[in-house]
Amino acid sequence: MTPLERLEEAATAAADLGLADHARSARALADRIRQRLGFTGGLYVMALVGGTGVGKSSVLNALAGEEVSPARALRPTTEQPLAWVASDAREEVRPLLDWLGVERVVGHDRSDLAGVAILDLPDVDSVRLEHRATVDALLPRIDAVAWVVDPEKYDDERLHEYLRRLAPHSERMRFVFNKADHLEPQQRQLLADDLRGRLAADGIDGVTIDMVSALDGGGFEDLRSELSRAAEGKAIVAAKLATDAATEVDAIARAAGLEPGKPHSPLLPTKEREMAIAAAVEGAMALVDPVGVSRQMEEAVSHRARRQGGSLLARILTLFSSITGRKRRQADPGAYLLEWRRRGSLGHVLNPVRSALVKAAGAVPPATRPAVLRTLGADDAETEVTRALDRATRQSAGELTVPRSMLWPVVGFVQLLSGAVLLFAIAWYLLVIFGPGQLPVATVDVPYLGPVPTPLLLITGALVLSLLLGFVLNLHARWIGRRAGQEVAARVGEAVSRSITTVGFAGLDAVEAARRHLSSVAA
Ligand SMILES: Nc1nc2c(ncn2[C@@H]2O[C@H](COP(=O)(O)OP(=O)(O)O)[C@@H](O)[C@H]2O)c(=O)[nH]1
Ligand SMILES: [Mg+2]
Repeated sequence: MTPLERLEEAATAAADLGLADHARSARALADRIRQRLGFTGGLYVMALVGGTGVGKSSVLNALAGEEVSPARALRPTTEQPLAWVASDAREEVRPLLDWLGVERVVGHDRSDLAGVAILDLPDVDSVRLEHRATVDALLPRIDAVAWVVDPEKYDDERLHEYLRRLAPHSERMRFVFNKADHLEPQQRQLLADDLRGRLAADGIDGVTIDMVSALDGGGFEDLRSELSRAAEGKAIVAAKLATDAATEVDAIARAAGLEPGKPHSPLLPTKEREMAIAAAVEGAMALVDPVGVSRQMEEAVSHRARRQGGSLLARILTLFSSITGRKRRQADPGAYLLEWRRRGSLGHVLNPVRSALVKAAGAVPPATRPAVLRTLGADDAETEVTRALDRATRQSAGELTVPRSMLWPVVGFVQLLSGAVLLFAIAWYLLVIFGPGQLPVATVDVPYLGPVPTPLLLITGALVLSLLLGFVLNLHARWIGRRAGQEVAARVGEAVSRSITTVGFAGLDAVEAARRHLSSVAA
């Protein structure tokens, strides 16, 4: 990572941590670096641009003192973009070259131009502006653009039209007047002055113009030493800015409670964080009360079973419990869930969260503590936690279904039949007792008991059957109810603990992630 990239990453981390001032000053420094340095590394990167055939490749070859880039008399040529870089600086320019789509890199060991990288980009041309890397796009990313011109094309109107547009960037431009071998010595001065005049008319003043001949090598000593001086100057500025950037990154790291150079440690040790979560979840469980929800579910199942499969008496009692609101109070898990707030104060949830966050913020310097505390979410923990529990309970309540069974209506039907038999037998008795005259009562011979009146047998049978069915129904309903209750309790418990962990400690997680990133950036 380059110092500038580190600085930008640190600025993002500072913003994530809520350290707005630090983020702002880091971004300002990054902007300044980008403005001061074209290529943000230490190398001085210059591109040769100009119309085809002016001699860009020849100029590069003459500078290098060897054939680097093929020069061609015949046009058009399909030339490949190329970079000429000191062998040990290849990696530094790699991202720039990738961006430009330059695949050919020629390394060199010239000590006088070790700090210089030269790009021969045949596509970058004042005429063929449709190409990807136009000079406008290139200018902010490199240190200099050397316009190569020749005696024929230096006053080309299209070139000057383009130059007028680029005039605001003239401090990053230089001119290489090539093919000086075509000119007499006095002519050279004349044409150089003419070019200077035309540039001044374009709004470009004070640029360097080098008269050279790539053919005989004239003028290259001067050009080389100028480039090498420019590279030295650039390296000094770049080093100073890199130091500034590193200082800024360190300052941000310190503001986040990190010791630059030391291994990263979290604001809140994992153990304490887990304990705080456990305490907060426990507090939330006391309010939401999954066990109570489970009990209500069990009751609700029981209620439904009685309504569908109970005896006449049981049905009347069920109806009664609905009317008096007893059912609502004791057998409505959904309503019970939604009333969680009535069961106590939020303190048991919020206190562990808040004290964990305050403790975490204690690990950063006092100056940045309030900002970090805010990012940790301490200010709106109450609203957030309330909202999260509301959401969790509402969702759990929405998902609730009181189970039913096919068995219950069948039992209910048999219960009704046995109720009818019972009523019939009672009516029989009443008729026998209060009816007119002496009515004969049929009897059934029962072993050991002898003849037993049929109505009595019916009454007994109906009652025994009804009790038996009621017992079985209750057993079945309890079994289903308990299972449903346990499931609900588990689901609610899960939802509550998830929402407390994510909401109560989301700020802490975000802050820790930003600090981890910052620590790797500052390392
Ligand atoms: N007389 C003369 N010819 C040159 C000079 N520089 C380049 N040339 C010729 O100009 C033509 C185009 O050169 P080249 O470097 O391929 O131009 P590019 O298209 O800008 O890369 C070639 O035939 C070169 O030999 C120079 O200084 N003097
Ligand atoms: Mg070329």
